[in-house]
Amino acid sequence: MNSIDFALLQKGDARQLARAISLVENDLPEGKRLLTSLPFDKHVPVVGITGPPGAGKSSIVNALVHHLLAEGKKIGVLAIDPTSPFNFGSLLGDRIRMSDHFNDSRVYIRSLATRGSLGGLSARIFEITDVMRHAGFDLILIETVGVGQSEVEIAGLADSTVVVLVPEAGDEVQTLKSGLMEVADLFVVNKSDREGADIFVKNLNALVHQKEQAEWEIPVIKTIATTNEGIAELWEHLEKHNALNTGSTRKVQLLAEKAWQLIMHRRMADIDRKELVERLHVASGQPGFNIYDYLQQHYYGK
Ligand SMILES: Nc1nc2c(ncn2[C@@H]2O[C@H](COP(=O)(O)OP(=O)(O)O)[C@@H](O)[C@H]2O)c(=O)[nH]1
Ligand SMILES: [Mg+2]
Repeated sequence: MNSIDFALLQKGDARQLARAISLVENDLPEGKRLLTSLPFDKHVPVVGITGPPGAGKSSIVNALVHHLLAEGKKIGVLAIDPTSPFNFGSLLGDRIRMSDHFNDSRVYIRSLATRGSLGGLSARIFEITDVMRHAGFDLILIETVGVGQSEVEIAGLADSTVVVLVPEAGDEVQTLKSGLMEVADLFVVNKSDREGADIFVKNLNALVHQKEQAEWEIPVIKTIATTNEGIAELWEHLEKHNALNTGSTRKVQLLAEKAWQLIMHRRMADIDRKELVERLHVASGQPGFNIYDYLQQHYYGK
């Protein structure tokens, strides 16, 4: 009953895809079998869209989807929201805003709330993305909220990473610099209908140019997602970047990044941070407590 009709999945059958994702999401044996039998012979680009809450990531995804549908493309969208209760509303907001695509068979949209036990992206997200790579899409778009370390993680998940900022971020750009610079393949200054956009673009460009860039110069693109302004330009740059990704050096780097994360997640799979805190709370109150002895007894030996 659970088995996947792979030929149907590859043709883009939404029911097969939903079933395949749920097998993988629940870490079922059939899901593992599916993952180990996927033929990675075709490159399906995965574009990550990250940035702070409210920057306009969903609006950009929405606008890109419109743009690409007009080009006759089939698009898979993954929206990843942290499980933080503070973000519950935004998930619903995304659903409503994207709802005009929900019944279009050329677009598949899936929201995931999974966070891994490590506090970062869960291994499931990598796996689901790979399933989606085999479901007949021309492109996969992944929206993640870029706060803390998640921008860095998306680097191993997406082939191209778009960092979305707004003009108001101008003052903070020096502090944003290190983490975002590491991960951005493209910068988007969205909400450029607002004051300060041009100055911000100029400053961001200056920052970008400080970085040594051999084969790819990070573009800074101005958009107004709500009116589709700059979206065609964004896509042009993404296509150029994607052409680079088929080069073997970068491809192997991305693969290694992904493998690192997958291994880490598997090895840490049985370790729950909250449980660790609770156990240590009790254990550390015992006379003669020793952290090394404790870990040796309860964690290392396994
Ligand atoms: N003025 C203006 N508002 C925008 C623009 N893009 C998005 N918004 C609005 O900003 C809010 C947050 O957008 P959303 O796409 O949900 O941001 P996300 O949290 O990054 O996904 C929404 O009310 C959008 O309508 C833009 O270019 N200009
Ligand atoms: Mg959003």
